[in-house]
Amino acid sequence: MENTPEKKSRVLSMIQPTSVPTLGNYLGALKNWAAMSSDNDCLFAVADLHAITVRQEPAKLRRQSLEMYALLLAIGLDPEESVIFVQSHVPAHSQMAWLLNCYTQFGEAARMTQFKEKSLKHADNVNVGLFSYPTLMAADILLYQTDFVPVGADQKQHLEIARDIAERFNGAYSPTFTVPEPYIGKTGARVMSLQDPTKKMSKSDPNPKASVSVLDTPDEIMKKFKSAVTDSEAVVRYADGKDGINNLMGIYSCCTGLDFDAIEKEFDGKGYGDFKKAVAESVIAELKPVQDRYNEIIGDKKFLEKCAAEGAQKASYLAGKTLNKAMKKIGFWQI
Ligand code: ATP
Ligand code: LTN
Repeated sequence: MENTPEKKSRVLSMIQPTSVPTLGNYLGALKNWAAMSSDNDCLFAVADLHAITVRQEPAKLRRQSLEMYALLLAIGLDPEESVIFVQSHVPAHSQMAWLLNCYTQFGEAARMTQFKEKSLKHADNVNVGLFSYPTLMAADILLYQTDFVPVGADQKQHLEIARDIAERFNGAYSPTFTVPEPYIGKTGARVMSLQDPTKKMSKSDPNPKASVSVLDTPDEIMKKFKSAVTDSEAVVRYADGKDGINNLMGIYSCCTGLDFDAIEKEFDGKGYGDFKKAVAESVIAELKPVQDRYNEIIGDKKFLEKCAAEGAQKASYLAGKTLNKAMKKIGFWQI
């Protein structure tokens, strides 16, 4: 009897081209994408439509979108194995987002913490796109019948609203969308700022010492970890109130695979100076292959354009099927 291969799970995630990704983006999201890519049926994309919810300089947005696309290849994603594309190259995302806006309540969108935080931060530009950010994200996910969405912990609320929208639509008509599950790693889900470890590390933090970018040089990485905020106990252990050390232990654990007990043993009797140096070295080693591959491909614009065009074509085919199905259910006149 012939073996029927098990159906692979569909995995999708995206990242905004707002700046070079931080170590937080890498450990919280990108590293998991690469790890999941060989065993699942994956799509990964540059979320450029989401990026314009905050004002962007045109030339910079264009350059950063290309750079982010190159970085996705540099972290080990293979365009032969996964569909890797840019959101605005697939018009179905904008079309589906409009449909889903009409199946989302004002009150639900108004509860999103990211909307509240970004409205405070960009008080001069609280646009409707910022408000409907989660319906575009739901469109990204639901268009591909996604089972799992690997993201950092800060995106959990957006995943919940995507699930609610899917269930509401399925309930109003008949099963149309797969209801997605978030995939949040145990360690690295929330990497904190090196200068204020009570705040998440963010690529838009104005203090350059607060975050490590995946393209920082070994020297810059070492300097940033050496000046990381810790505490005065001088013991490497994971405990409440030791936010700085807990954060460094989380980073070290992600880069070395060691658990917290093993890390405490390794640094028993040693000071924070030794620990910080070891954390920086583990990060430098972790990022080196990514940086090498990035430097190899970033100058080859033709290759990157060809990959992005192929990715867009494959994504459009899949997205078109779901968009069509949803439009039929709603009752649009199809010709
Ligand atoms: P910005 O600072 O521009 O708002 P961001 O750094 O939050 O951006 P996004 O593009 O919004 O980055 O997120 C990309 C991915 O990285 C998401 O899956 C998000 O959950 C994850 N992520 C972002 N910051 C962190 C962090 N500090 N720790 C772990 N994961 C993170
Ligand atoms: N909002 C996400 C980026 C994003 C995304 C998605 C993540 C846009 N569309 C779809 C997962 C699935 C963020 O990380 N800020």
